[in-house]
Amino acid sequence: MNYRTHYRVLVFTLLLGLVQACNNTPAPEPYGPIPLERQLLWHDMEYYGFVHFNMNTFTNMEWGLGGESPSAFNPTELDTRQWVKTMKEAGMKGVILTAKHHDGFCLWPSKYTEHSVKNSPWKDGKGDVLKELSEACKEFGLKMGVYLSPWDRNHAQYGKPEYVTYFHNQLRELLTNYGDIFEVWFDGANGGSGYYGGANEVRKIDNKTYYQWGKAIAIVRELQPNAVIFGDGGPGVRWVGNEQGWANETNWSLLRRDEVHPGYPRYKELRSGHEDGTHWVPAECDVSIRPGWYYHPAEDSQVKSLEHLVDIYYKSIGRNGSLLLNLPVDYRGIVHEKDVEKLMALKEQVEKDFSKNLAEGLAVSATNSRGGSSKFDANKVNDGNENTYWATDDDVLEASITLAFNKPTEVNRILLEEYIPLGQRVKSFTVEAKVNDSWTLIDSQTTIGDKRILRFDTVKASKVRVNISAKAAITISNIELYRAPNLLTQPKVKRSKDGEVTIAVADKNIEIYYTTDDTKPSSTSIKYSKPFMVDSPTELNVIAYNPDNKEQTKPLKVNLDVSKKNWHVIKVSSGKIEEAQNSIDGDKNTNWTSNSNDDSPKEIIIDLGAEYNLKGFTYMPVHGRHPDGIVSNYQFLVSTNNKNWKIAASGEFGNIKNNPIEQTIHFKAVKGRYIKMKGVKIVDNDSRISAAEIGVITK
Ligand code: FUL
Repeated sequence: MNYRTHYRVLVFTLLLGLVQACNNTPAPEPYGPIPLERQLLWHDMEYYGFVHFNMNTFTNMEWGLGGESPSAFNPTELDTRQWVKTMKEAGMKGVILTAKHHDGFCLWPSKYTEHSVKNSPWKDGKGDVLKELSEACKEFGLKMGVYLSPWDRNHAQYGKPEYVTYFHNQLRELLTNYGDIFEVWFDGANGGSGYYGGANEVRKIDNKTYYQWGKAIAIVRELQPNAVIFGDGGPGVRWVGNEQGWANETNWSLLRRDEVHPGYPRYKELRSGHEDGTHWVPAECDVSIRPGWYYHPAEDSQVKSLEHLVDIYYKSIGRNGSLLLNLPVDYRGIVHEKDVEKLMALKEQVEKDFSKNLAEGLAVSATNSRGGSSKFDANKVNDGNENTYWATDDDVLEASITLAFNKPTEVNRILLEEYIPLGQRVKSFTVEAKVNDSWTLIDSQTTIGDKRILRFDTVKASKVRVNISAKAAITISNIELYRAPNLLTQPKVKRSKDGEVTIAVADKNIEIYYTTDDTKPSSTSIKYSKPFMVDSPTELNVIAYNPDNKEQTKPLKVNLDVSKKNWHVIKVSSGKIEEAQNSIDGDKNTNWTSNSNDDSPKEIIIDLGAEYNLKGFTYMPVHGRHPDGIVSNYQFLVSTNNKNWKIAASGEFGNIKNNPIEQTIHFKAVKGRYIKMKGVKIVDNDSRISAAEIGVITK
């Protein structure tokens, strides 16, 4: 070996030693509770569908009583392929179906009860919705989960030990006959009253002990070892403590699990988990795309808006939770077209927001890397591999990581992921951006967990720095940066009682333009900057406009009539006159509802404060979860003196029960200062009359 060769061998050996030393740097020890394998699989699910479809779909209920006849279950176009295909296209990875809800009706032909599809007219009693769903899931590559309500208002022996055996037997059936199940959903509701085989009484049980949860869990473990169990306190996945689809910003995947039980009274804690939790029990955020879990035709006009769904996305998936979005399959047996439309809009928006990861390929540096090793260095956060991670030394609990752009770049989203197989460690962090050579604080936050996404105002940054403080060595597997486009949505127009018009859009970077002279609005029309007054009849035409790409919404036309400034409700059939003013306050979300069981004529009288040439009226019915007192047949009367009344119009609001949107009725012009609306017939023969908003047409 000559000198040169010797030198080469020496260098090679030294380098090899160095590489080995680096690769030998041990990974951090797990810290605190860590996820099980099945929980890690569940974390990958992230976004999946809930389907509430069962007896309630046909009885228009949310909680059936249990005495419903199986003959009511009769979907005409049941198509589980349509459900699953829709979900797949929407970006969902699984679906959980209400196999049995609180009313006890079973969507599969359980051999333990007659209260199931086998006694329904659907497919002559030969159908099995679970089977059809499992086949569709296989075809489209989605995972399947089951919702089995512990509470059963149909079962005669509910409350006795026999029912618990029945419940466990049904669980076995569901977990044996339909292939792999990724999640078993146990609801916490236990209302009490029910049909119970005809007893029609209230039955109370102890939620903690009655269902023999230990046995139920053992059945799941035996038959579906990869399935996670959802419940208020898990054990696999926890409820997030609200049904609106959001977690708190601080969200630990940890829980003092043994303290939490179904019906846990301090359920609001579930929104954050327990920092000192004893087990890994991550949060699942459940929410329906409509107000109700089940399909109600009256909610066809209340599918959540795109901006609401986007917000839910960021407040669930973006806050270390999963998103379980419910689609109330309708009585035809398919996902309603309005829901499909919104689902796809959400999918498109999410794709737009995360279309280009600006962190890809950037140079990354950190103030500390474990053992100085390349195995745990800063570049692991943008190497596209979720199994590698940047880690710090065990005694370095505070460190910064910096991503440097090649040139100043616009950014408004950051996505961070901890390497959770080793536990959840980060307790606080800040994000800074270097703008024009100085560092600006973008946000100051607490937990990260499996995934955290922050939205912030667009900055043109040359660098982005994250400063982290953790409870044990920091382990970050992924950092992504995005420049999401402005969110372009239909403007919302409101007008106060005084006549002040406010126009709002979801994203403050979107501009609003309008006209008041019946012309088509464009980006050269009047630019909306603050609320303005409209006193006399005006046709308002509005668009929202994205200055970044010059896209705009379709013009929205709003007919504004005389303002209600001097209006007063002066008489109502019953109820407080002050509350009745809600029907003329310009706010469609407040209402007046008369007293129940009131026999007096159902009417409301309004003084318009001045005489007008009246040509019609508008009636906005109440449209919340309990739309009581909606007028279906009306009489509209006009008077100049509040004594002699003239019927200006009478008739029926077509389909108002199922479609409670604003009604507009025109009539032959008549002069008057006082108006009276009478409810001649009320939806469902309710004893009340109600109105969210009443208006007149003078133009
Ligand atoms: C609740 C139930 O009572 C609702 O009906 C619905 O199933 C929802 C997802 O969980 O607690």
